[in-house]
Amino acid sequence: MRIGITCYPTYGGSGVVATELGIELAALGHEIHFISYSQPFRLTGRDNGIFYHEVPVSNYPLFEFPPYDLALASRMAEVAEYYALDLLHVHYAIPHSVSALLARQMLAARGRRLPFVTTLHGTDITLVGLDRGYLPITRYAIQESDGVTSISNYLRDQTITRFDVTRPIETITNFVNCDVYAPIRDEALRAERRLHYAALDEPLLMHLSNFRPVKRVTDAIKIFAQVTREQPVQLVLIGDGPERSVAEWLAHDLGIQNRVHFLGKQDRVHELLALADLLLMPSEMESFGLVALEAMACKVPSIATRVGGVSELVDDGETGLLFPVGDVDAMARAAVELLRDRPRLNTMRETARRTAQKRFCSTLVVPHYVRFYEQILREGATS
Ligand code: GMT
Repeated sequence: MRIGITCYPTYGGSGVVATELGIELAALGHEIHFISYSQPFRLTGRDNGIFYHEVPVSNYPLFEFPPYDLALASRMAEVAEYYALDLLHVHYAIPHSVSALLARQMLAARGRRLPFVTTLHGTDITLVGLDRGYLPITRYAIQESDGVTSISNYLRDQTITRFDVTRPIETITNFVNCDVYAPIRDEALRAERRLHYAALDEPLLMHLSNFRPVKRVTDAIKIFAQVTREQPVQLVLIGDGPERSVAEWLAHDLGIQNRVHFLGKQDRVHELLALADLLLMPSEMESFGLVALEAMACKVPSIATRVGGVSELVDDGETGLLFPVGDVDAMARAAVELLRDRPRLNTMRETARRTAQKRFCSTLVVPHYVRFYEQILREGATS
């Protein structure tokens, strides 16, 4: 198939999923065309069968708000016609599904069919889509999509009830490439790499996010501060965003800044995750919690919040421990106990990796997308 993929190219889970999906599909022999305002950050090379089309956005002075969604629709239609795309797959409903809807209409006027699939990721439904200004058009574009998928049952149910959507929504969970996200088998190499952040006998905690308020990065710092009172331990934070300086100052004010390593945005997160003993994901909301899955594949259990779709991924007590949002004390206590109970931690590490492989490996989930595309193309051919 020839597939156009649109996503937010910046640091964030939906862009990661879209990019990894494109890479996996290309590896299966499909032709993938990314269409966005800049190159998705995880798309570092140009594998066979992968193309990137930039969407130029005019800065004409009259435009106080440059109409990106229109420029995107135009580019989608052009790329689809020029490269004979079979379908578009847009990640994050706003504004991508609306642009795809326009592109589909533009091609229909030229006698060509261009179905589109919308994948819902989270705040496009739970926050942005419920803003009165965006709700009617988001609901319309979801309803009019040729196919809609959701990354968890939680998000699917939210979309149906909160948006009053009547069309079917297929849950296709997020996935991870279990060969790339994997533990470092060579213990000596792992130990050597860990030494950049922690002494040999010091546990290493990790947090990875886009540092938006919804991630509650400051809770990660507070949890860590309590753990340091019990034992020597180090914290690595990967990512950047609006809460970074707040988190830095908090670490400074709590007197733990020499144990807290802010690495900023990183390309090779799989190599870092594999160094951790525990992941901290104290988010206010996660429709899935992709980073917890990436950590699981690297044999790293999570201390996380029981929100949204997280419990569809993390089995409480088996592959991580789940707590109410903001219960910093309980999360810190659990981390201390788990770090002291090495046999239990090791069992959880093994179970985490096995679960990622058995339920969320790209080799299982990507074919689900392929079947879904085929179904959409078949339905269109017979209608
Ligand atoms: O909705 C967002 O916060 C943005 C989005 C992103 O691009 O990071 O995150 C959502 O999609 C991820 C990938 O599918 C999920 O792992 C996140 O849980 C989800 N975030 C929320 O629901 C808050």
